[in-house]
Amino acid sequence: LLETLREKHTGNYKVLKKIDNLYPLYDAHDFWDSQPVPKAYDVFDNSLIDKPIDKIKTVAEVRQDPYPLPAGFVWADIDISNREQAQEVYELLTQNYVEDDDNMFRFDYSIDFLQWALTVPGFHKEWLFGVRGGKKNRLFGFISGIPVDCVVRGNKIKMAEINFLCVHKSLRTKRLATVLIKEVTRRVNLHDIWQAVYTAGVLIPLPIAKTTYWHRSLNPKKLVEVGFSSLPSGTPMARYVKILKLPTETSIPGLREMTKKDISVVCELLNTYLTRFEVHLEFSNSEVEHFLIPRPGVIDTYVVENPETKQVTDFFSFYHLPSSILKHETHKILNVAYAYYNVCNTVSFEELMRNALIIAKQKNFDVFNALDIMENEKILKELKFGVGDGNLHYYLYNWRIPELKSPQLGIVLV
Ligand code: MYA
Repeated sequence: LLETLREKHTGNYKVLKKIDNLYPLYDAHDFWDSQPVPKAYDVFDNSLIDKPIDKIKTVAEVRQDPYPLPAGFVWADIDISNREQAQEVYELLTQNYVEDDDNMFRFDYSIDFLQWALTVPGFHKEWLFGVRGGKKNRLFGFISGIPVDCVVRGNKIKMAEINFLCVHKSLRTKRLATVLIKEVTRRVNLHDIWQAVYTAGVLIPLPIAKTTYWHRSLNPKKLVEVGFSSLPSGTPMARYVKILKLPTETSIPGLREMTKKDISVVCELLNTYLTRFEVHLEFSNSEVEHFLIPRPGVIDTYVVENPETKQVTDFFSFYHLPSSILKHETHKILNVAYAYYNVCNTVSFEELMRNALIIAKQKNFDVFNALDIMENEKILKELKFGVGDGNLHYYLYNWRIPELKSPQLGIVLV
């Protein structure tokens, strides 16, 4: 059937839509079908791989004016370094951003976190913007881009990393998200950048990989109380707590917090390690400083320094992203650590990550999350992570590659 339909497909997606009901693998996407992203109906052709999907354009061809907005709404650049404006983005996101399928938890990115994630070296202030409206000129939508150097199957490409797309709950399903996406595309294109990387829980045309979240309980009692996890049948709580108990002290000699003097060696360790993966970022020293130097409530990085040679050889890092607990009387916040970049050379990956869990437990996190990307899969079961029901799809805009498996990805989006 697929082959017959491909033969009928003329390259005009509208033609394909007419036969939608016959096409089991393809959902119509009014917006995404018009965008330079891979489609389910694409005919596989080797000559199209490792190339842009769109025809090559110049900055002169980019639309100069912002896209029109529905009456009553205006575009607004957001100065995220400004505490008041950051507070507005914070409120929009804590009340309207990503929830789990059962609407029990919602991401609660802190203001410090948003400032960290968005004011990266070389950031463009006009890539952080939203939509305002109403009598009080309130923020009803937001989207962000940051510049990154991304390496995709050996090709180094300047890209935008797109994140924090959010539309207020009262304005959903009115196509506002598509205008935000078109506008960020325009603003990125004006910098002569034509590719982007992004992740989303939803499945849209078409991911480069589908990844899965795994969870390591650190505070099993609270996680069961709030409905994050359930007690395995027949296991009393006391036994469950015991099974998940971690050592109270770390085991790696020379483990300490990363400081500024470690930047260049950590940068070298990280970039060398990441070349193993099909898609990864390339970090400058200033990016390593920005992304990995510890910030309270945002990011923790620990290095392993050989006590004799004083050489830094390994490191782990995790970021802090709590979730609001939406349906519990007393517990309101879930403290969640997320695995970020981890590189081992002198200790096993399992030992490194066990030490990350111990530190996270010492810091009062309730759960430690990790995707099955990079080498994470190798240690998840051993370290008593349980598989979650959440998937995260990875996407590239305007660049075609064959589909990848999670362990081929070396990039974490916060
Ligand atoms: S992922 C996090 C996204 N945010 C949330 O999930 C927060 C809660 N949800 C919301 O705020 C809204 O539901 C959003 C959609 C804003 C998500 N990515 O306006 P609509 C498509 C891309 O009527 P709404 C993140 O931040 C949908 O398939 N597209 O819908 C990365 C449909 O298109 P089509 C999405 O529900 C973002 C259209 O939007 C997503 O009111 C990367 C409907 O629009 C999604 N997560 O608002 C963005 N969800 O008809 C892409 C729905 O075709 C960047 N849609 O199916 C692309 C690169 C741009 C730069 C390029 C530079 C070169």
